[in-house]
Amino acid sequence: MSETTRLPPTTGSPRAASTGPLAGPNGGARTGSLQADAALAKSVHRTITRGRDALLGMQDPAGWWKGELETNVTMDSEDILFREFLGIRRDDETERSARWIRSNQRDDGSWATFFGGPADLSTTIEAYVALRLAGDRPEDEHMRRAALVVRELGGVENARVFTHIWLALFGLWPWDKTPAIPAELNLLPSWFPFNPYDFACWARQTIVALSVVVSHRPVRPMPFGIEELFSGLTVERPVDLRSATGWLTVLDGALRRFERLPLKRLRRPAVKRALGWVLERQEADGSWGGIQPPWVYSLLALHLEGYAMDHPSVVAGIRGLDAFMVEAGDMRWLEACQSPVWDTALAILALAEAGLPGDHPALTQAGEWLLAEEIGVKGDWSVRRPDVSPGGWAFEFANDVYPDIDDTALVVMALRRVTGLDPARVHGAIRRGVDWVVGMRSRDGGWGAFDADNTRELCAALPFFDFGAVIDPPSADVTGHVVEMLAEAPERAERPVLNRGLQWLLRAQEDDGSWFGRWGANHVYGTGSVVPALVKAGLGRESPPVARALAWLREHQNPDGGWGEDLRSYRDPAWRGRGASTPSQTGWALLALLTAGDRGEEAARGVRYLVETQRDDGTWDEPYFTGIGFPGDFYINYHLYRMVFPLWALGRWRAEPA
Ligand code: R04
Repeated sequence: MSETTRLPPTTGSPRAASTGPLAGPNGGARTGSLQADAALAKSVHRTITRGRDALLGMQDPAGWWKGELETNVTMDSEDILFREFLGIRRDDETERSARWIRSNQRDDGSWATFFGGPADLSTTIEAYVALRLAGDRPEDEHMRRAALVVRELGGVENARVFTHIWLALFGLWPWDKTPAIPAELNLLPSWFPFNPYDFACWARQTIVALSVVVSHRPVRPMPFGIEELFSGLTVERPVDLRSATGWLTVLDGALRRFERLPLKRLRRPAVKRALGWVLERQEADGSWGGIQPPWVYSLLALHLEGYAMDHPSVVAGIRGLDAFMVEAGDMRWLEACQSPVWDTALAILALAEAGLPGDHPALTQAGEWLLAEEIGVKGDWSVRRPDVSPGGWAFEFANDVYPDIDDTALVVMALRRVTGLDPARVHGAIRRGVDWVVGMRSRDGGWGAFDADNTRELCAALPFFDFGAVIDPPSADVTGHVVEMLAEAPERAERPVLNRGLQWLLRAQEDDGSWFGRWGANHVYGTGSVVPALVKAGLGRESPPVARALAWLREHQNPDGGWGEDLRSYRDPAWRGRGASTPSQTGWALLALLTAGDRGEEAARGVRYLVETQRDDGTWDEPYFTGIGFPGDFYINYHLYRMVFPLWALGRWRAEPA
């Protein structure tokens, strides 16, 4: 039997669930009356049809889907500063970005990093400085309020390191008060602690480029000062020599003194090595890793090393950034990253579950596009896994150096549902994808997002890293997707890998029965990713891990029938599983319940929530951010999530009549 026919695309119902004890208290009667059941079935049908048509209407003629990837105004503030630094800032573009920044200001004068979020010090400082460049005056009401919040939150003195670096580039902060990033790190072999491959790929690309930038300690003039943003409060953190952070802070002090010494014989070769490393990693769209931070820091590095504005790498880099700009009305804003592969895989999975035949032209085209996106070359991942053959997918249009395991797992599952293409081609791509993912497992049996065994926790103790995740260890959500992918069509050779992944997931279950969400918010996402994997791997609804997870989900349903989990859950456990209902999070919870065959009153109420909140045009609203860049620090609103997850969940509900 071929991979593509092993799992019927539109039913997708795991044997474990359909043979489970469905006649139990949750299994049979859903709503208590046959008429109500029939009425609900009818409205689910209508909701699916409208949602399906809306999603089909969003497909690009080239076959892919791409929802906007919304983050926060640091993207736009840094874009204005970046163009100022390079001397390419245009007044008309600045004003369009500034309008966007102003339109996002909160009533208290601050900026947040996500919808409904609290004032964020660093984001507010960056926005303030960018608006000053756009011509806004310190005495303007909105600027006075912004400066006041900045001082109240601790002032420039307490901003994150990245903000200090942006300010230092313009003489608004002393380079001496930024942590050292010695370019000599780039000379360390890949077995030595703190070599670049110890860091997660997104941090690696950022540090290598920044090590070039800070080696220049450049200062460009700024036509204004920012005295009004200082609080006068510097917190000298006591150095605790019993902790790794303490030791590394002492080391950082020593390195900073080293920065001032003239005897840096290794510095030039180290910077040259770093620049070569950067140049080798520019992608076809001009980006680095398809994400804003390494992209702009790499361009700054090239510029400072003397690459002219008409150098092909610089031209491609800036042209690519321009293409990540969303232009709408009299505003523009920058996407931090683009998600076409991820969104296309999700759209296929949702549409197939919603009853679209596997050979529907939309799926055929999408499948064809995905086949062309397979990455056939080795990337940074091969440093840790030199013997593994290429065969993965990245998240973006162009990111050959960094395919990721999460995307590859979902693309493999999506391709299995596409039946209108040459089966041999599809099967070959699936085979290479599965092999790559299997090869990328970490020693502990789980999967990180981009690398294997990227687990050196000491990296996070470096003073440089006061923002974001620094390593890429296995997570429950990615491991859940991989185990689900392996369990759908397990070959004999993959059974042991599958079983170890399963064991990893069982060990990672929280005491309350849920799983942590690394790339989606939060325990609803983790649990929504893991439960389908456990069930497809053969655990029944009554097995303790699944039963506890389902109970946790049922207990955290909102009175309106939906599920929601506030981003504050990443800092405060009291928010775990709690928050305003959203379509995507409701979809995740329902997918877990329904895949496990739990079609009780809670599931029916969740389904009704989705039916009732759909708009007339077949879409859903989702102002809340339910995607994660870095827990606690960086959040994403994936605009296609509001479409794909409700549709997928409703499709699964309908696929299996009571
Ligand atoms: C939804 C999960 C899919 N999967 C692949 C993840 C792809 C996106 O990953 C990233 C997106 C990012 N953005 N910005 C950053 C970033 C990192 C990612 C970022 C990078 C460095 C710094 C600040 C932000 F890994 Br510093 C949009 C798992």
